Amino acid sequence: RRLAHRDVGVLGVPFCKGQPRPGVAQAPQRLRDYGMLKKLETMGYRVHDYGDLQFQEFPDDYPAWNIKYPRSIGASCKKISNVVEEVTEKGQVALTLGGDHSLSIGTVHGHAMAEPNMCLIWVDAHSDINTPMASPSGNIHGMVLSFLAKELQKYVPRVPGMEWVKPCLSTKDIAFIGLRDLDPAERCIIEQYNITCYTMHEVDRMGIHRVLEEALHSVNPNLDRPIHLSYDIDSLDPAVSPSTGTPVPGGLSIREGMYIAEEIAATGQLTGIDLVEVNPELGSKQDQELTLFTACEIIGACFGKRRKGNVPEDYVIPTP
Ligand code: NNH
Ligand code: MN
Ligand code: MN
Ligand code: MN
Repeated sequence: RRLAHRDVGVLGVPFCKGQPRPGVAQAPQRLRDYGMLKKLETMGYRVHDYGDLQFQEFPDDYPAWNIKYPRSIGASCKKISNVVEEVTEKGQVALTLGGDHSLSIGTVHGHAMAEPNMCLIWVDAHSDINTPMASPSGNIHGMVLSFLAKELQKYVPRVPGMEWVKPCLSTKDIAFIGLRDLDPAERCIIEQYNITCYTMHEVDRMGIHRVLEEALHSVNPNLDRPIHLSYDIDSLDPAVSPSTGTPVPGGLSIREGMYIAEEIAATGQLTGIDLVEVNPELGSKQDQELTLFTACEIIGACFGKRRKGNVPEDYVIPTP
């Protein structure tokens, strides 16, 4: 069934309240305009575009502890979760275009509701596993995994707007790749709960090939579990993705970024993808174009476009 996935369900999430920079909400439209979905159609996919999600306004969305916009984000993520669950149940690969990374509370939740055996690969410069009490910024895009991981609920208070979230993942179902900017609580949680984690240090030491081999082996040893890939564009080096809210030097090269996507696509198990934190209003025109280009290359690779080339199923070499 997995390998036959030829349908993609696309959801745009023009959402920015999980972090302080507004432009990230323009990314879904800019990615469409850049031709990301046309590219998938050219590759032979049937693309079902569910458009951009509409959000409810919460005029008095005061912080809870230091958590900013909990009600807006909570309500949005609940909607996102329902859409992703439905899309997944239809047998479509759910491709969610952010927006900031807080939307992944919804996408991972929805995917897990449809596919309870799912595992999660989180490609990011950051681990986004701060608990609400430990977060230095109060930005929900840095707390996503603390709401989702069962083992971490003792650190998470009842947050207004988030009451519907069912912790649906175990810390052992998560693998990180590309990290290089961690807060103390995040490092502490990763060590204490023994979360699979390949930071840029490991990428340098082991090479991207072994990182992928080991990461997949630890969360999906028989390659029989559905995979959710949450791809934060800031995992890549600012040299290839400058237009993002929190760029961190020393990131993945575009080759490493594509290798990750190619290897995960090749499992045939990739059923949910988030592309987040593209901010097409930051940087120069050239920075913005480059970031959109990089994002499209990564998504192409996630859907099976290989640098070694692809041969359509019914292809025959033309004869004279
Ligand atoms: N760790 C910081 C925080 O919690 C930064 C998170 N920023 C991200 N995450 N872009 O991917 O606020
Ligand atoms: Mn992130
Ligand atoms: Mn269901
Ligand atoms: Mn990040």
